[in-house]
Amino acid sequence: MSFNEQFDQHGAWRREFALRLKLLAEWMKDHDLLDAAVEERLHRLETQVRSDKVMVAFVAEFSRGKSELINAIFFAGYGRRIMPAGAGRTTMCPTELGYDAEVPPCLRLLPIETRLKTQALMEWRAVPEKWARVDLDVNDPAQLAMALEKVAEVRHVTKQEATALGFWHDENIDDNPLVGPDGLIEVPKWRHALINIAHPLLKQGLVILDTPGLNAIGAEPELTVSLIPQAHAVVFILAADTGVTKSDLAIWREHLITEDDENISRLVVLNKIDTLWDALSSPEQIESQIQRQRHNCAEILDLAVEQVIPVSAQKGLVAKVNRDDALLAASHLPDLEFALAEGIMGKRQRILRSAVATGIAELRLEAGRSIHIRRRDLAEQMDELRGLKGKNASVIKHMRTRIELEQTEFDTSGAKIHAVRSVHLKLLRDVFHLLGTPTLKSELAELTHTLKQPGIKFGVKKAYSQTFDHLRGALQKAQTISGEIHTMLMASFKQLNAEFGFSLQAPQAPDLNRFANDLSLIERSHLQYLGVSNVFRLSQSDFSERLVRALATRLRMVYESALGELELWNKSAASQLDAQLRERRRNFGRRIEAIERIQSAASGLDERIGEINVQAQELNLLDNKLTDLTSRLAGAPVNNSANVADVDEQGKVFATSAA
Ligand SMILES: Nc1nc2c(ncn2[C@@H]2O[C@H](COP(=O)(O)OP(=O)(O)O)[C@@H](O)[C@H]2O)c(=O)[nH]1
Ligand SMILES: [Mg+2]
Repeated sequence: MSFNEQFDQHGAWRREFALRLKLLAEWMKDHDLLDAAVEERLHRLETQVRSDKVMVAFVAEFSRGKSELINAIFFAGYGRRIMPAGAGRTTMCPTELGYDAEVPPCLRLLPIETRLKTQALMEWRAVPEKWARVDLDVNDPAQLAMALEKVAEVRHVTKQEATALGFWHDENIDDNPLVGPDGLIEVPKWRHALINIAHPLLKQGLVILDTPGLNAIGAEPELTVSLIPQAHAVVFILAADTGVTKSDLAIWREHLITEDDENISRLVVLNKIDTLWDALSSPEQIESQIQRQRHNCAEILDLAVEQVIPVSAQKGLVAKVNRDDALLAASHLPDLEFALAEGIMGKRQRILRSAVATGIAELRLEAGRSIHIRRRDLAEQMDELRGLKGKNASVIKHMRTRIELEQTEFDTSGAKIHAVRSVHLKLLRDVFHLLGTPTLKSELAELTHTLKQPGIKFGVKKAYSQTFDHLRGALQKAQTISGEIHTMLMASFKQLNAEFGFSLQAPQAPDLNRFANDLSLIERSHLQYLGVSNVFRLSQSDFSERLVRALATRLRMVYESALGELELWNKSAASQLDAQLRERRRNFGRRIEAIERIQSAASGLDERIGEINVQAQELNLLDNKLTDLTSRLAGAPVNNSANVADVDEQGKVFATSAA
């Protein structure tokens, strides 16, 4: 199956899942099983599945054929080149292709001059008016391709300006761009481009990142610190006509070797094999030459030979556009698509499914609690009523008085719950403070300050690792306080259960280790910026400031996700209190009402007992249904067309049971 097909399937699975989830939510609402925590969890699951993005980054030196490969894999359906990839028309700035329904189809371009300011790319994203905008017509591939040529635009600036923009370094002559006869230097006109088009794959959450060469990667910390590490797959491209050059190797070593192999798929492509197709050689000779190149590349990059995939992007594109199967096979493009599909989509699906399964299990547990209390309340009523069998009016009256007394006693639980809540809130505030934006800000302000100290050169790494140690320390502390919260809740809940007949259960605190690991990954992805080769860059104070700003946006995301989990956990505890308080109060009401009816002889005892039996049975059905619905969701098969039909049927089942 090709990448495109597999991606389509993934999209269909997600839509199906979101639909089932919505129906589950409606069903739960109809049966009064939707407390604040359950609702929040449903909402998060839905967002998680709906907004799941898969990012594929193409990273390589100039002119290896990144843009051509993107055209061939994703855009051949337009019947022409969409990303500029002709001779002399190279992508000059990092370009992200994706789809956001809130924004009309357009190309947005961030001027290169924004490099002179300290804001990180993420911060610029939040101010769309600073970007130049070109509307795109997706139904007109020619207009589309022409508009996208803008990513190839350049400007000519003085050496001084080029230095300020990060494209010229007096210390590193070799890497500098060529100087024109007029003494001016060619630099990209744009810093970053965002392309928003309703292409079928992009609509389903695919994000493609096309990057220019080494120079641009080095000058934009956000690429290496944030965008490339967050990609689910990175395609590194070499060209058969150039082999592995020094700058290819620099990109590979500095930007693509990470320890986070679990979550990132890395594909190495040997492109332009058609340059070896030579009319005077036999097919065997050509093939053996390709294999020789392949071995060569694998050896230099320290990979197994199978990990290097030889293709011709250009012939692949031509073959797809002209529907030439023989040429397509010769281009080997389908092999690459297959590897991409297996490597990314398979992994992505597994990760998403396991995350979703955990969420569903929690949901089941929380909703199950409400059913449990209802069941217990019914049992209690049943006992009470059975005890009244054959008893006279005064015993019944006495029973009523007893229930009312119990109710009055129960009302004092309000004050106790309030006390638990305020302790809980206080501890929670400590956690939120630890991981809040102000804490992060002051930590990073300190780092920026340290980096600006004259003579810091050799202390840079230490300053970084100290900052990360502090940040991990804060997570550790948050974990400790969470442990205290859990202990406190366990004790308080136990007491409330004993005293007032609740069945509260303190949920387990989330494990924050995962976030500490994320921090460590970020730290490592940053280390390459701190090496000797970059000392000259770091010595420019605005560069280190930009580096820290880029770092900040990434770190904030980690802290925010940690906070999000903590919040959900606490919500689950708090909403149990609310829900059980409500159910218990309702239960008193029902018990008194039952006695009243018996007292006024409006209904017989047996009749009431019969009603309770029916309710208990209904409750069992409800519980079974909940198990059924949630386990279906958690185990929803990777779809095929048969399953899509199943959704409709499932929908009907939900609808009838809700009615
Ligand atoms: N012969 C040949 N040329 C290619 C192939 N892929 C790309 N090119 C050419 O190589 C040049 C650079 O391609 P481009 O996609 O712009 O490279 P990028 O800078 O990595 O995005 C262009 O002139 C392309 O036409 C290929 O498979 N075979
Ligand atoms: Mg390009």
